[in-house]
Amino acid sequence: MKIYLDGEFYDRESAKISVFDHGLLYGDGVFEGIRAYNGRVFRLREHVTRLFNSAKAILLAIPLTMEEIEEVVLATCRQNNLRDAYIRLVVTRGVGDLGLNPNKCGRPTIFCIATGITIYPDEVYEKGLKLVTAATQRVPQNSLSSAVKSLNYLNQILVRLEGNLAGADELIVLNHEGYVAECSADNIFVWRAGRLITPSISAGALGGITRQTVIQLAPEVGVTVSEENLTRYDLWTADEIFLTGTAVEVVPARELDGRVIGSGKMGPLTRKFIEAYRRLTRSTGAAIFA
Ligand code: PXG
Repeated sequence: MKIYLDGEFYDRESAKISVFDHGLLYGDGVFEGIRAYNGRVFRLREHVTRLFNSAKAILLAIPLTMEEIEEVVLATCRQNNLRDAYIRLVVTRGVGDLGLNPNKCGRPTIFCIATGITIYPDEVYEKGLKLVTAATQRVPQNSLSSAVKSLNYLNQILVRLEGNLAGADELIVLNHEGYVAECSADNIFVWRAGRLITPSISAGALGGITRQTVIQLAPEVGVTVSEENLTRYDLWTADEIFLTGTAVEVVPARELDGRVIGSGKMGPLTRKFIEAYRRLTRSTGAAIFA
């Protein structure tokens, strides 16, 4: 495995960063989780745009252009001869001293890892996920914005740990007003009374690339999506719920807080979105091998 780190490729064993890197000391940095399908990186420009927006929001100046970062991603896939990949792209504040003030950090650290993907078994999609509402709430918008894909994922990890304790596959995260924001690492869509609804970004969701893709696919599937506040009641009484994320793509939920969702099996609308999304991932994207 070859890992990109600050302009060079290293073996897995020698790709190392300093213990004084503020990405490690403080979670001070931003990242992307990206996938490649069939020799193309899916939605590369959108991921790199989100990375730059996340960096801008935390006053982190990425010392490469968007085109150069795109080339880092493509070159990392090429170096590893990957046509299908899970890609982790990270930019940290860089090496500083022990103080949390970033003014001693010289240059951001940039690294990119590309690995083969672990595909979820078909059963996960057919059966659907078991969800539970997390007690841990989303950090308010005027703290760290949920739109920033930062290295500070402790809030999401606390949520995920609640899932392990409860034996749930994913968790519903509420904002401080009690409205549904998203999940620990996925966005949510709710099909209820003939309408497809997803929480707005300002309700505390990440601007998911898969979420955006599903919104774009909606006309093809024959529905429109609205961004509205959702309560747990709206979810409990939904006809279908599906989650979206780069890793899981589009996946149905069968149960939330002990309430069976719809038929308890994958619904027809979810199936249409799964199929439409798969077609798109296999036919579009930035070519890895020229
Ligand atoms: N919400 C949050 C909080 C996320 O971290 C999504 C939604 C979905 O966004 P995309 O752009 O992927 O459609 C994410 C994505 C993993 C993993 O290994 C996934 C994410 C973050 C870290 C790890 O599955 N998140």
